[in-house]
Amino acid sequence: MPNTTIDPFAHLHDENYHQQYQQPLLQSEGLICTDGRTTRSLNGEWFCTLDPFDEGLRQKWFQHDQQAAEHWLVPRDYEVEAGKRVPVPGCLNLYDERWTYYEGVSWFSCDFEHDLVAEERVFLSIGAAAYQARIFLNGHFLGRHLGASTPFCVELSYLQNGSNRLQIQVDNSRHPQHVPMQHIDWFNYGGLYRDICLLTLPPVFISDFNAGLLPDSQFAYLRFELRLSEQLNGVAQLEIAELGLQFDLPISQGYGVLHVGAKPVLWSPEQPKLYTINARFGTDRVTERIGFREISVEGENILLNGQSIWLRGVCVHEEYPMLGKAANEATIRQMLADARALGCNFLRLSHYPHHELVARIADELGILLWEEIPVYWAIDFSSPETLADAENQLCELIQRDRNRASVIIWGIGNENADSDARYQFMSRLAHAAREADTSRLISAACLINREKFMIEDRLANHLDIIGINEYFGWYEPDFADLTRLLQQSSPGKPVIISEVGADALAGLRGETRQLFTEDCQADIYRQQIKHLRQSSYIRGICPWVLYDFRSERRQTRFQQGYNRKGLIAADHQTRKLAFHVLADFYHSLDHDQESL
Ligand code: GCB
Repeated sequence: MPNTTIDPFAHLHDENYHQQYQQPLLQSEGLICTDGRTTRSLNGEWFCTLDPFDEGLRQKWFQHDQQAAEHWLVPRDYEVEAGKRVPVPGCLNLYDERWTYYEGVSWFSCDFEHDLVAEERVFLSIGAAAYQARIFLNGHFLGRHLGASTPFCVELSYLQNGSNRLQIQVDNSRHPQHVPMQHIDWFNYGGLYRDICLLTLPPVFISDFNAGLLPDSQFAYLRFELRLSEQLNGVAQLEIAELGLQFDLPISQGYGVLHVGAKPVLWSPEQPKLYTINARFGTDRVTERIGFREISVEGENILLNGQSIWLRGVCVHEEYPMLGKAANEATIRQMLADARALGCNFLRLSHYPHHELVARIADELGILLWEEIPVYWAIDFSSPETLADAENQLCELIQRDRNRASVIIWGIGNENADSDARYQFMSRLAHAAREADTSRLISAACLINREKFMIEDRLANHLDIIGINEYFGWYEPDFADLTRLLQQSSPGKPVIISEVGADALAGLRGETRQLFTEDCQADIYRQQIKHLRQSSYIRGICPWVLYDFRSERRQTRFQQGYNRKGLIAADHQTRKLAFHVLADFYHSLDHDQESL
């Protein structure tokens, strides 16, 4: 432990106490692929202490030695073991009823044993920490991460032989400069809600590996890309046994890319074929299961492997009964099964990156995905720090999931009002996504151009697909306006209705014009379907939303803290009438895709 003989009163007058804990920022460049590696899980019971006044950084709580209270020489305001024992991963707000609405700093602490081995490097990998996290090991600050839903890694430089203390300061405060900012329509869960593990690696290791079908190669070439942790020259070995492929990938300055002729079975919803790929460099090895497919647009069409596809989708938040955002394999499989029962071949994972298992399981099942970052509503488009944060979240998401065939769209924003600052900001994001990944489409959920009453957004120049959120029948009751909108628009690109829907309290029945009844919601779905199937440029719909979800903005007697636009209630069991309306429509399309 560092020396703790410090002026006991200095912190009272230090308003710049956080300055020395801003850098290094842990970002996408530091992410390490975990595929096929042996990891050591740090999931389990941790101690958690709330710190609403942000005292921990001021007082350097992380520098306390581990003396029992009877041996303290000076009084303390923090004691790891006085914290609450909590399961990690988990949502902070669900650990204790008194913490339900907590937004602020909390300290998580975990002790673990380690046997140091010469020539081994050990990294900490964190699936997600909402929203800001600072990592401390054995009293040393290692780095800070921003963004509530993307993974990050940090090398454990001060690791000791024997016992180690890992402390993470997590802050889920909402903030005008964050991505998202303070105004959101979902519950602000905090904490360490995804897996945490240790990765033990050789001095030089494979930090990133990507394989896919080379776009525009007539499905005849695969593209492989590999990055090392150090800027070395050398040769990596790759193998796809099932395709009889075994070859060297030359590495120059730590990076290599190669195109190789091959004829794999193409991945599709009907045949979600995955291949096992091994990549080796020196003693390091990664193994991935990857599907090969091409997604593209042609005029107003979306093409999967060269065939036109209509996206029968639904949006979904990451929230599960009793668990909040702390999803696990069982909850994810159930969510995908519910989407399947609805007849979906597509999901929009709104409004932030979901658990990485969603895309892995969707790869297996053959479900297409739109993944997005929370550039939501009125974020601070004029702030360079906000842009840097958004861009980093996007790059972290792309790096995490770009080996997933199921992911076909990167969403770069949702319902952002048109302004020059927004245009600059979001075109920069579109550019960053294209630089990082040429094998997916870029979209955003846009607003209708109300002046012209058309589907038109100047950001469309930078998008492959225009997403449109429209709530005719609900926020805008007159369906004649939807007819007018569709007739007046000729977007020249495929359009996905990225949101459409209405609230209904499960079990509440009434007239079709009685708001919040299941009958009203179902009727709005019927009418929407009738209108939307008339436009040839609409190449898919993603109604809002699969399940009711918590949202503190919603406080009427029907809502009581929930957005009730779910097709299934918040119990994730009760299907509303509209579920069956949409399911009937989607199942009818199974037989007649091109009628739209
Ligand atoms: C929207 C937002 C979504 C909201 C939804 C609603 O347009 O994109 O986050 O939850 O409307 O229910 O109003």
